[in-house]
Amino acid sequence: KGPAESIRFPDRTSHIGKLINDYLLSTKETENTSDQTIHLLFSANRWEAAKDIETKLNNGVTLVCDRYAYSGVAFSSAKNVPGMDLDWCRTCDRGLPSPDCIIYLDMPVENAAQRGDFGNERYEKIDFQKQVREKFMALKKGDEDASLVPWHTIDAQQSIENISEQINNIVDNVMEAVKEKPIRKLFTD
Ligand code: 2DT
Ligand code: MG
Repeated sequence: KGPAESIRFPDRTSHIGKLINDYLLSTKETENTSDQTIHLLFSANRWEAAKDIETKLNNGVTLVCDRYAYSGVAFSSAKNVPGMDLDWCRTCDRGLPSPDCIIYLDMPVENAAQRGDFGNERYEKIDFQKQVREKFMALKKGDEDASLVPWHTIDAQQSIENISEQINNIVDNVMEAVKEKPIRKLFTD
């Protein structure tokens, strides 16, 4: 199947990523950071990696990415800030290399909250997480209706073995389907 690598966003190791990390930890320096500002920083954190991502894909590396632009859109739009609707939130990510599929690991927010460390970071509040989940569902439906990026929802309360088997099957099919296809650009169709 060729080489594969895992990446994740936010990448907290870059300069921009450190600002994002401070924001998520609610440090004093970030107490006046606006919702628009942090949204754009999350996007910039992807743009600073975009060339690298394209190079790797063009060299035949399969990338598995933990969160990407859809997290940016879902989390920021879930804040319900006037003017920051789905379209506004998508704009700055338009043109990034697109994923070939999205695998959404789903579970009730209450159960997710029982897992390690929940509550330490800014967005880890049950009510907000429920809003975010609604946004993800809306994004998924939008992509399905317009035949954009294919989504797969997996019940994340199953065993790790079951989950990884399902993911493997999905990935096999997607890799076959996109084998000779060019890299698509996000949010441009
Ligand atoms: P992790 O817990 O996965 O490190 O994410 N987030 C993430 C955004 O609000 N916008 C984004 O663009 C991305 C990629 C989701 C840290 C938190 O950051 C949120 C949870
Ligand atoms: Mg987290």
